[in-house]
Amino acid sequence: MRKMKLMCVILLAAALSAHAAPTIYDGVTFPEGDVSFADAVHSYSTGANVTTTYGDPTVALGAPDFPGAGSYYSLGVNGWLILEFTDNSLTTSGDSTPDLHIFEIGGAVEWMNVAISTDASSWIELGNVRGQPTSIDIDSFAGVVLGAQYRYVRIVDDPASSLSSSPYGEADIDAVGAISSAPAVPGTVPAPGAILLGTMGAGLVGWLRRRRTL
Ligand SMILES: [Ca+2]
Ligand SMILES: [Ca+2]
Ligand SMILES: [Ca+2]
Repeated sequence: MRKMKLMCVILLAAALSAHAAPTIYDGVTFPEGDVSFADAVHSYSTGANVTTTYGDPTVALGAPDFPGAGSYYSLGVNGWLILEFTDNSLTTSGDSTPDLHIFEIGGAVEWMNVAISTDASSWIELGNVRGQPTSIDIDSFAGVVLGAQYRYVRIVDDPASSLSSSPYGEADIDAVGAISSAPAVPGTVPAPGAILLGTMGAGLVGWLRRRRTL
């Protein structure tokens, strides 16, 4: 009986400590691994000077993959893009270390305007930022709430800066990741890790019940 209890404790501890290994891209560490990256395109509007080859916003999802073919989305003149985290969320670190990283690529290091939101309606402006590298400490901005879970990142072309032309006008987005990554906002699709943990937990409860009736 004591052995069984010990096994349960070990199983539960293993389930609770199930944690993705950190991943590193361009020297930027994502402690929660590839789940940290944006998962869905909420909405977008590709601006001028972008051909269809460079106008697919879905290539900005997931972990960085430049210089692979079709790995980045060009905003174009006055273009904008809103990405969504569905299996994780962007949160604060509580200090001045970076929380959000945008992978802007290409020979021209371009400017963009960045904002974050919990609901894609009310936005917190993070100002104009320059690509390569673009690490942003969200704690330093007014309106950001410690521990809040931000689900949306908006990137808008900076009209004052125009360093590239057709077919890949303006900032080129390969990926957007939350260095400070929290679990998904309730109501969104759970992370695969959370599903696994839930399955393991349910399995453990079932096993305990079965043992009790033996
Ligand atoms: Ca994600
Ligand atoms: Ca921070
Ligand atoms: Ca990409």
